Amino acid sequence: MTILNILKEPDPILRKKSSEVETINQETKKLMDSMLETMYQAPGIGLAAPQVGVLKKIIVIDLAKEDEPKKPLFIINPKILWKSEELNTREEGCLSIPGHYAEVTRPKKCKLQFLDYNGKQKEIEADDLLSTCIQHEVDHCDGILFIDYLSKLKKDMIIKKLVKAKKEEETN
Ligand code: GNR
Ligand code: NI
Repeated sequence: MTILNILKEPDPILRKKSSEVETINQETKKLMDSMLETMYQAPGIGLAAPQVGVLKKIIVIDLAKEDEPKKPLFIINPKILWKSEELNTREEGCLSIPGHYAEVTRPKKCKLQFLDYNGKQKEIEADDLLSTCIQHEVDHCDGILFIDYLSKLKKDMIIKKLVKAKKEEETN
């Protein structure tokens, strides 16, 4: 397995739309395994393929706490079938927006249709953190980041700081 490089905003790749996976082969599984390892190492609770530079609709999620057994969720070609009217506000972070956190309001529940690791079609109804995480990751597959939901002022301030951080990295 391989630890993949996580792209940081601003990176034009993060703003592109991902394509559906046509066939789930060894390459797809290898990518999902590496994404999971990269997410655990980061650490994060979710990771979408565009974050590692692959513009495909592939997501990994694991909400298990450190002292709990791992509970990886592999999601291919996600389709949100339903979102609740009831909303939920929670603080979000993103591995592509390191060091910045902000409250985001989203539908509290959602119903997701997807293919699992073995290509089997599944459907789940998610609530609370899982629902937030699914919506955050599906957004990545559409080129959307959580800062897009903030005021222009807050968003611009975060992007400005990320640009500055990137420039400082270059001079190292
Ligand atoms: O690790 C992550 N934590 C998190 C917290 C609140 C809402 C969403 C997330 S997802 C994030 C990892 C990430 O950037 N996934 O794309
Ligand atoms: Ni993210």
